[in-house]
Amino acid sequence: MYSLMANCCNWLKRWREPIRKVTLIMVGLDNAGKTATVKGIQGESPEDVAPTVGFSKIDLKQGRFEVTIFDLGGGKRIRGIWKNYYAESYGIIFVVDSSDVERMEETKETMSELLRHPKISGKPVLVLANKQDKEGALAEADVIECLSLEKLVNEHKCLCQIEPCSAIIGYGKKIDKSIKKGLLWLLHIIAKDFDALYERIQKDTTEQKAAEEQEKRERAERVRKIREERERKEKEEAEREGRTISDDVDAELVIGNPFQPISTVIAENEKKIEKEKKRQREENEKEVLVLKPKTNQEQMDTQSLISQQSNDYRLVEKYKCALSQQLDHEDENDQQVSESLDSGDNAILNPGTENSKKKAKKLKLKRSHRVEPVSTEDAISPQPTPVTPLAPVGWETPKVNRIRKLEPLGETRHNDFYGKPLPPLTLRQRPNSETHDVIS
Ligand code: G3D
Ligand code: MG
Repeated sequence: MYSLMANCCNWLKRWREPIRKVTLIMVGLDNAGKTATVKGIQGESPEDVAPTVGFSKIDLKQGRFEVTIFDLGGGKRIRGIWKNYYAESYGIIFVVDSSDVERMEETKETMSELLRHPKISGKPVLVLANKQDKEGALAEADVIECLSLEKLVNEHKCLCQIEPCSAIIGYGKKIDKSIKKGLLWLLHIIAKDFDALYERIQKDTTEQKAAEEQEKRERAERVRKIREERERKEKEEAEREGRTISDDVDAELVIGNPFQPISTVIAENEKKIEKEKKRQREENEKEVLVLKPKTNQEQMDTQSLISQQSNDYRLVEKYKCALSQQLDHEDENDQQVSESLDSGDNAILNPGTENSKKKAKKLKLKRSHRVEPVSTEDAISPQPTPVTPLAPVGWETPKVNRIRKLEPLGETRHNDFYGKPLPPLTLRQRPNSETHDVIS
């Protein structure tokens, strides 16, 4: 009756215990039987296990524990990753191939290194002396001796239990009892000291995260320095060879977002190409300016020609328009005068008839020598020609000089080819236009 009550109390006590999440790591040399053991615990057949690349993980429920076991690869090159899991582990399962006597020394060194680690020392260790089914496998006592286990665990204050077992003799409920016993022992020890372990694990994982962040930053800094150094060298090399390299294109290609949509990349590249073309055009213009002019006057002319080049086309158009208007106006006047003359209507003639006759004669003469504005079709191309200091700007070459000598249009009066003043031209700026002037 008393024992029944005690059992009930224990059951109630356990039922009231919170569910605890526990992480364990399973380590040992490669081929020791770690994956086979983990599979057996999980309830899967341990046969035909493939060598572990990196790590595998299983989750299982054991009493009030939710257990996660990391099965870490044991190859010599991969053992370096173990330390990344030390901080979060509550306990260690170390699997030994008891049949592989030749590798006992390596096993001993590996275990020594493990228990020495500050994030492992003091934590409980379960040693599984596996492959006991194999002929010539070392017994429990021999394994303890070969590994100097007692010395090691005392040195690093690790509670330790060793279980001779065989991972392949069964799985799930039929798993080797020693494995099950060992796992229960480990969880029991962890439960006993859970709070202290929990606190330590919280602290260690926080530190590890900070260290990882720091390492990331340092790595990024190293990469940045290496890239800067490489770019500097490339620049120097390019300068020596007289080449130009566009920094921004390179840099953006390297640090640009690799997952952006292709349309964005195409648009950006088109912009860059356009920018590059513009830059080259400007450079070419500068080179022409430096090479061609011989005298100061020529240089000034050339520069002013280039600076006015874009305006010339508009000015020519305006000038032609104004000239046509002027000539039309003159035509009208001439027409009136000649009509008057032809009709012989003296009544409308004032006493200075002689003067009028002379004037009409002069006008007829002028008409026969009149210079018509060059027609749009053969004189000027619809678009301004590319900028070169020596090329004509649409007009025949001699006329270019005349056009360039024009005063800026506006309220100023201009003389025509015969020195006669042109009608006043006024420029009106279109309200929302930056570049287009309108002759009103
Ligand atoms: P590892 O994860 O530690 O690297 P594995 O080891 O679990 O991959 O096992 C390596 C080999 O040992 C496997 O054989 C596996 O079947 C075998 N093995 C594991 N445990 C035992 C055991 O207790 N007894 C015997 N006899 N063999 C075992 P293969 O042939 O697949 O390489
Ligand atoms: Mg494995």
